[in-house]
Amino acid sequence: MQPYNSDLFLTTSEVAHLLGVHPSTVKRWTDGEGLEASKTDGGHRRIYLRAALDFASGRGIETYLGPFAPFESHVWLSVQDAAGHGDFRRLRSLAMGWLVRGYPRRVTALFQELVDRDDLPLELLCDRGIRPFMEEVGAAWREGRLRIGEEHMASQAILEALIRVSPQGRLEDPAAEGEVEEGSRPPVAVVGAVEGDQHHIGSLCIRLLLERSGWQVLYLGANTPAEEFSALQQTRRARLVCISVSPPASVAHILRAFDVLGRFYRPEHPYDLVFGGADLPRDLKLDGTGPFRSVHLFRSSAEFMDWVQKRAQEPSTSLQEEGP
Ligand code: B12
Repeated sequence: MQPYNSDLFLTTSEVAHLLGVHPSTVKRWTDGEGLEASKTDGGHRRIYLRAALDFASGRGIETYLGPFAPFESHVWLSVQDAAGHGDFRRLRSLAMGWLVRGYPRRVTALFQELVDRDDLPLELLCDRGIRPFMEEVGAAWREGRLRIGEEHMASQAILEALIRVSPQGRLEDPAAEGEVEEGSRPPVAVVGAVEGDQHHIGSLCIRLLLERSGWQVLYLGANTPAEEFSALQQTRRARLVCISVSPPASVAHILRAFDVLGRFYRPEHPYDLVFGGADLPRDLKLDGTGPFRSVHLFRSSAEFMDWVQKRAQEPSTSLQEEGP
């Protein structure tokens, strides 16, 4: 048996959550059914993570920690910190360690687990988990601690995690689209990165957030000409266009996209226009809202999702799909 780590003394409900059973089942298992536990002075059961995992494997119960062996305890602590306290430091150092040791699939699996959890808001994971992790990767590369190949592996690991969990498992059905009753079609958004910008992990975060909120997202990826956002918005009657902007793309890129989209705008197919990115210049001024229904600049996915939720509740501008 592996040595038990005293940091990893779990409560009955933590073990129940991990093994996917009711806490009363865990209590029963500790009462003479083979799950080792001790009691605190106050009489509460405490169970070592290792003991819970050994017990689970003896009963053929799978946990999300299984594929991470022999790092189960590191992963459990990272996930607890992230989901329980919004603290991603342990997660970053674990992922960085795997990256430099050449285990990018573990990095993907770890972020995939986090993206899938319902006790961790996805916007928090994107803004405070994924973005700072990638910043750290960028800094490590600049300082010569990571090779460029490792930086690329990190990007790929995160991209894969965000793509694998995309809920749009179903293919679009052109026949059904025409037949579905007005108002019951999901609202459509066009999402991608501004022309000249090769970064698109941020826009993938936005795609996933919108999909999880019931949107159908047409995803254009990196380096997309403004004309293409416009063309797709019109043919698919999109209600929202989201353009991600990362440095070195900057004000000139945003102004050009704003100008091109404005020129192609058709009032009979109205939409909201959003530019997003943590490094959007603070002094950026757009000339009013142009012809658009509204124009917004957001520096985080949390700010954006707040707005999306409020917007969906406005009756006059409901984000439901409009009729053709
Ligand atoms: C990975 C990476 C790359 C990868 C991108 C891979 C990919 N498929 O996306 C590659 C290798 C292609 C790359 C290329 C380059 N990169 Co680069 N890259 C990075 C790095 C390390 C991470 C970026 C990232 O993915 N972050 C994770 C995501 C989740 O964060 P995010 O994009 O900021 O998104 C968040 C918010 O901004 C916001 N958000 C983003 N989009 C949107 C959209 C909407 C609608 C909303 C609401 C919100 C929103 O929400 C997200 C969640 O919080 C950064 C480092 C850093 N400090 O950021 C450098 C960085 C951005 N790159 C940089 C540079 C210089 C380059 C290159 C010019 C390098 C070169 N010489 O070729 C090229 C640029 C090419 C181009 N024209 O775009 C610099 C930019 C510095 C500057 N001020 O100009 C940085 C800052 C690194 C540095 N410090 O030097 N890069």
